[in-house]
Amino acid sequence: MKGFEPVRYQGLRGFMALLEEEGELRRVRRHVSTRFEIAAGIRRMGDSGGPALLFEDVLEHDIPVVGGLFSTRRRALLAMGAANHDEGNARFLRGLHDPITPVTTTDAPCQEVVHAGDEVDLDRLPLPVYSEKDGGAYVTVGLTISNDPVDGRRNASVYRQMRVDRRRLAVMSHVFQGLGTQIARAAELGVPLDVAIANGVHPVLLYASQAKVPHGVDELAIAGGILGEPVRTARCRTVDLEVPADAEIVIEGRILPGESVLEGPFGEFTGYYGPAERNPVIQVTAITHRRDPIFLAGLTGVPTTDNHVLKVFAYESNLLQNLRGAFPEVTAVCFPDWGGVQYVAVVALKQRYKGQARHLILTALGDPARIKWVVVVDDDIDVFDTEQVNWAIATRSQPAEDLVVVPRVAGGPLDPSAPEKEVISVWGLDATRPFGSDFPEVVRVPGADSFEIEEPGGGGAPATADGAGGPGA
Ligand SMILES: Cc1cc2nc3c(=O)[nH]c(=O)nc-3n(C[C@H](O)[C@H](O)[C@H](O)COP(=O)(O)O)c2cc1C
Ligand SMILES: [Mn+2]
Repeated sequence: MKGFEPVRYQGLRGFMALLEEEGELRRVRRHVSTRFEIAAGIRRMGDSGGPALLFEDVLEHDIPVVGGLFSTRRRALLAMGAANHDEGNARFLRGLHDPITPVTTTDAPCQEVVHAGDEVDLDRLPLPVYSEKDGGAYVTVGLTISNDPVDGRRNASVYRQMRVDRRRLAVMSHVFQGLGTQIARAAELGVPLDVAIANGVHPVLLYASQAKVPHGVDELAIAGGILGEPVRTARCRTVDLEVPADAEIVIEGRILPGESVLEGPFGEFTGYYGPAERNPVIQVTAITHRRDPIFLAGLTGVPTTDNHVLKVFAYESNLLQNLRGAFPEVTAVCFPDWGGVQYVAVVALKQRYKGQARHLILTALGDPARIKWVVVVDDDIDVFDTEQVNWAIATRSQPAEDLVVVPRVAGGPLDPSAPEKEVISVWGLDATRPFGSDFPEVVRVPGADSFEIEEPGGGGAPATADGAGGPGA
């Protein structure tokens, strides 16, 4: 099996330092408000190809906020320590196949400061309000940890929490998710469910948390497998759980059976608002943090946001693995950002026999990922390049022959166009050249790949204005 270089940075801070070195993180020194302004900064940078932002001075708060750390695929590769998506996926699959159990430590930076009982005050945390119609201020990238009330097994994934008051949060977990299942089981048994929300964890833990694994599989062990070393955990102070010791901030609390409150609306990954609904309440029992914590914000909304990019390795490596069993000729898979990293998959195939692409479409449409539209292209197309994919669709497909439509299939959550909740129609498009028949050759300009403006080693003046030196230089 292929060996890996270790991920070359330590935790959230190490990742921030790496991004800063790469020109992918900038500091905002003026005052910003938690109400829309932090989200506006992340949105604006995301839309214009700008950097992640560290808001050093948040109005009415002592704690700085960092956001947009995950909003591009380049940053995703940096986070995984991977040179390309192939390597990122291979690393992710190693985490799934060779998980490493976390180890407990008593040396926990996330507990340098402890506020328990009467000292709990969520308003000391700079929780942002993101989108215009959101129901409140949110924790959006908290690694939410809980143990199953029946079998005791840990779940660690990301579910949003809305501030209700100084001591309470509302949490949204779809019923089929790990946390949703545990909440239902605890309610049935009539027992409280302990939860801990770890904010500002090592980025690999967040990527690992998006793995589609059966209930009972510990996402922290998957993260360990990706990192090639165990995640260090610490015992919580007021609940019976362990959390990543290197987190910036941890919110400990308890969900009481049957208690609910109105949560939402919330600007969702679909690009549309999800409705306000009654959701479970977390009674906060403690807030612990580093001496100088940083709060991690993350945007969700119209693609592309942190929310979307955090899912790419989990979804793409999983589909690759599922398809390659039957179709070893699959060379690459992409869940494009514009499909919300959920509804659309593009698959590259080195065709070997007639009808293979259509067979692949049927297999992909039946995948548990609940893909709505699958496009199959030849292996000369870069699945990550929207323009190339669209060119293939435009020039290599004939709708009368290459389109497969299946009505009334269980669909991904929150599809705003679903005629019935989570029941949708799905489609596949074979945009490969017809196998075994003549097809015109792709036009190519010799030397275009290696052409350079400057002579190699020529030392002449740069031919562009970029090298002209900034103001005052
Ligand atoms: C930034 C972000 C926010 C998310 N928010 C939610 C959420 O509020 N509710 C939810 O059910 N899933 C949410 N998800 C998706 C879950 O984290 C994801 O489906 C995960 O795989 C679920 O793991 P589980 O199978 O252990 O429940 C979010 C994902 C990301 C990246
Ligand atoms: Mn899980």
